Amino acid sequence: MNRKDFVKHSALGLGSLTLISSLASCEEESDKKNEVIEKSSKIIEASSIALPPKVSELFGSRGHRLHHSLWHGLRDFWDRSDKVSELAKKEITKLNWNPPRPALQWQRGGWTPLTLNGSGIDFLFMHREMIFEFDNAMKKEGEDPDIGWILIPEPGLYPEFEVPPVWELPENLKWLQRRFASVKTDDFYWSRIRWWDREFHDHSYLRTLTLGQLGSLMETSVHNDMHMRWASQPYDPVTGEAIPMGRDEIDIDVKWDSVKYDFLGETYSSHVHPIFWRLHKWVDNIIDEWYKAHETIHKGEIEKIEVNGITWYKSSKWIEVDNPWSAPSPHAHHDIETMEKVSGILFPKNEGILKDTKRSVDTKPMTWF
Ligand SMILES: [Cu+2]
Repeated sequence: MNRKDFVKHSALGLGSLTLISSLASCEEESDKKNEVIEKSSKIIEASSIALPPKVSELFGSRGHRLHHSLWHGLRDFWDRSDKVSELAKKEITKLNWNPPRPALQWQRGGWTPLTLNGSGIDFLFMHREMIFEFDNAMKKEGEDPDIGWILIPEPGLYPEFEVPPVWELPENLKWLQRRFASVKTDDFYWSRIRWWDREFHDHSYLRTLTLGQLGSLMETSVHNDMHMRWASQPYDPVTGEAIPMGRDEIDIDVKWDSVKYDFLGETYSSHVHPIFWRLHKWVDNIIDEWYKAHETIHKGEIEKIEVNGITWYKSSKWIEVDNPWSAPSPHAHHDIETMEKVSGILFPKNEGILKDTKRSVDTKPMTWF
């Protein structure tokens, strides 16, 4: 069973499970239900990359989902007056969730990374914190947490990392469909991904970069593209219906908290997917590589420190900021009520109050690449 079939079957299987359970009134249907349950559990067992259920449940919890989606959404949208009004910013600041460093700026007709403001440090640090929690959770389950990709897997070599097929996007996103299809090809791997893999391990390059530049450049290139390359068609976790764009960002109904909703293409769900940890550990390992690259040429210029129990780096000419942002406080990701409020302001259901312009279905969702 390859990855593609696994995802397809588990998503469909669960959709049908729900449907079947509400219908199962006769024996025939009950048999069918057992068959589906049996089939799903065999598929899950057969998947060599699935996470232990406890680990999926932890990261599929509402607190983790809200935290991850808000953290990304706030720093991506903060400088977009078409998305977040001044009033919304004020409301979010009152709740202490204002991001200190936005990640993107509008430039030359597109959204480009802010590589000089240290936002890349936030990207690397916040995910290192997540990895720290992931490692502990894996160890608690008696599993080896060291599952990161050493080299981004090349096409055809690992059945478990086969690239899932592209699916049909809505009519108004046909232009994005072409980019999406391209990212999933073998050609894209050989002409671009392998090159990134080499570049981000090349010490002569790494030693020219500050930590903020490194984080920002990786986030908006290889990292984003890996998310979409390995993304599978998302399904509604309750109805089993195919949803081409995944969850609507304004919808934080509890149904999306099901571990079955693990779409790699959006931040409410990506970290529930087993590939997320493989690709983020690849990114995280490059931080150590960057440190080594600097150490060999200008020894002692970068000092290691601890920030919230995480091995980190003291600010210097190579490290823009020493207060990496991952949340308003170490416990903020347990405060579901506040996060729900922030989410409601950032992605309001009723346009016009907090936003300057109407939500447009033509707008490319920010979480796609
Ligand atoms: Cu993330």
